[in-house]
Amino acid sequence: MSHELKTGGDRGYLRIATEEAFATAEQMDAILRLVKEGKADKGTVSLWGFYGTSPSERTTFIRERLLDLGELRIAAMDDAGIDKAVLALTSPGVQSIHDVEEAKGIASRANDQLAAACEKYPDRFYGMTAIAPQDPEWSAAELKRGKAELGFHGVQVNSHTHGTYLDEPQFDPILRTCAEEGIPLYIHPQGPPDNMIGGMVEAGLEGAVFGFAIETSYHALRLLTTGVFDRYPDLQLVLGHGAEGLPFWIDRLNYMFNAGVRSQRYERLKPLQHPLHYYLRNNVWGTTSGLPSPASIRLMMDVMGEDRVMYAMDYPYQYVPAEVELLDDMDLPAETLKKFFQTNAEGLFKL
Ligand code: 1DF
Ligand code: MN
Repeated sequence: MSHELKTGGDRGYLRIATEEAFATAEQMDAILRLVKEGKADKGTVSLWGFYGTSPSERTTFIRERLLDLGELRIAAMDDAGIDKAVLALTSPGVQSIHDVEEAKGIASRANDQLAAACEKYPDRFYGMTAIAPQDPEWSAAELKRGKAELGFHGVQVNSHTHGTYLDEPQFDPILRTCAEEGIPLYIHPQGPPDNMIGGMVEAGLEGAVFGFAIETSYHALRLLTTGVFDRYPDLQLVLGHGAEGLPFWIDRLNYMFNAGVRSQRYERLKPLQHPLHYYLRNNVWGTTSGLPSPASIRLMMDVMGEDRVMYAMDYPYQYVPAEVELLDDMDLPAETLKKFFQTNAEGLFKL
């Protein structure tokens, strides 16, 4: 242990954690019912069949912590030196649910519950809106309610919705509302859809270990390569887990994408206004959930700019206070560390 973790800015910055999860009891019940009835997709069966029912120490801890928006969470934040948490309904939100009315009801009641917690702890908790992309127009209205009435600071979409992606035309109301209202769009992983998951469950690799990043980076790339950010230059996309690996791949992605476009290989892919790098530096933000790795963080900062990289813990899935110490001790200038832990998140989410 190199130093004690305290809240209050004793190291020259507050720590804001930007990908922090909660659940509601009715959300968990609805998802577990789908799993039991054999109606959930394979990714949801694997994820919630495990977290919802396993008696292990890890899953018991996580279930209890997800359902708490009170003193347990505040104590955990105090112990890890986390001043503020940006909270979102845990993956897959309501996106695995087939009954659209049920999904909308669970999302909007989760929003009300989160807003009440944020009101109770106004300098600790900040919310992101939960939506049901199954109904894009309703989701656009809920985004406006989240911002105007509930005081939320962004939206979390848990990647695909039954194998559909936000670049598809039916989701335009969601993208347009985010762009027009200045609502950051956090695309958070879930398991790959049934038509992508292949042998990943059998291999034990469809979850947070690997499949999450593959599917979510694919989702983000679909937005980048179909020109969503040329249509909506103000749209701001947030990706966790080291921007889901995109900074590492960016030169190859850009070269091969442009080679395909120049040779008119794919009907759907047209020239963009900028190289893919440009969008990583102007439209994408990366957080460090699950990747408390100084080398990866330096790479993200090189590729995306140090104004677009933010701290995230991913409580309660990866609650490791020692990782906070490790990141405090990163060999970076004091101003850069303050941007990373505090001011980038304040600027983006308008905290
Ligand atoms: C896990 C990881 C689950 C993350 C999550 O939500 C999650 C996990 C259900 O460990 O299975 O948000 N994560 O972001 O790394
Ligand atoms: Mn997460």
